[in-house]
Amino acid sequence: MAQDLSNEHKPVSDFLKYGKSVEDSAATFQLSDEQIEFFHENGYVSGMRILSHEQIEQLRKELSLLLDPEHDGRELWHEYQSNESADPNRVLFHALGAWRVSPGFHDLLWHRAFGIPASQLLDGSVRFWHDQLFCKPAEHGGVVAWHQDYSYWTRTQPMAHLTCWIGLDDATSSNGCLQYIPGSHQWDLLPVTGLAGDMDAIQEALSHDQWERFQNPVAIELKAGEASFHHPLMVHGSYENSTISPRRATVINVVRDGVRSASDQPLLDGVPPVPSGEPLGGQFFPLLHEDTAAQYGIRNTGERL
Ligand SMILES: O=C(O)CCC(=O)C(=O)O
Repeated sequence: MAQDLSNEHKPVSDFLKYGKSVEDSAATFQLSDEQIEFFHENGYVSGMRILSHEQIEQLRKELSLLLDPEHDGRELWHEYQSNESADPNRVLFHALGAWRVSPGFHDLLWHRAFGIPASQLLDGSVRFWHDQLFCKPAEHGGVVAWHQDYSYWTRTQPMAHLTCWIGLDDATSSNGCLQYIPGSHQWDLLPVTGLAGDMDAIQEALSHDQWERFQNPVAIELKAGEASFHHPLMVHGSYENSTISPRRATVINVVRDGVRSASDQPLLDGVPPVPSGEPLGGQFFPLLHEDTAAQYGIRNTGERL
């Protein structure tokens, strides 16, 4: 039986030593005021480097093992779909729980290059919610249909959540990079209309004016190892990968410390329930980054998510 790394709330390997984060000052990773303002206005901010070349290679190596459905530790996933879509010609690998299985994906959660900007955008301490892997094989029609993340997360409240998408390959319009509808984070919560089927299924839940905005999505082209952060109501999705190489990504979903369970059912498969009204915490929801600026009243708190 593989070791469940969710018992460890600190790095378990040398993964972080292969990046710049260990010695560098917090300022190296901080977002500028302009970037934070951009996030609040548009619902996203992108282009921050998180991973070094060595770290990308390490995660790619670990991922190649995880893609084999028979790998050691397979019982630890909250969700594991070799193909999230119902169509074998439109493969989307999607899984939640890599941090429990694989040391690089585990240690990545404690990377300050992620934790510091996350804390700035959440305006507080950063607590883990869950991770995700999204992989599109080469020359495949798999898509991630337009959606808001919080449509899937209403069992946790209040809405003080944040997503960080990190590419393990260069992400381009041709290989199905993330696409955003800027400003859609100001819209109301939309219903779940499916993740891997019809790209445009969300249209049925939109007004004419909202649907017009889909004429001008923003393609988030990034180098491998760079990240994009987005708001829990930001409408996003991604088209198929028409290139001869895979498009792989890891995603970290977090909440501001203090977010509570709103359900007496397990929040994730295989996890004991957190009673409704209790804050997230314990083995499966560790604190990743403490916001010392807010603690000492140093930072202007500004607009909150
Ligand atoms: O990787 C993708 O194409 C989609 C990712 C996504 O939906 C997310 O990060 O919330």
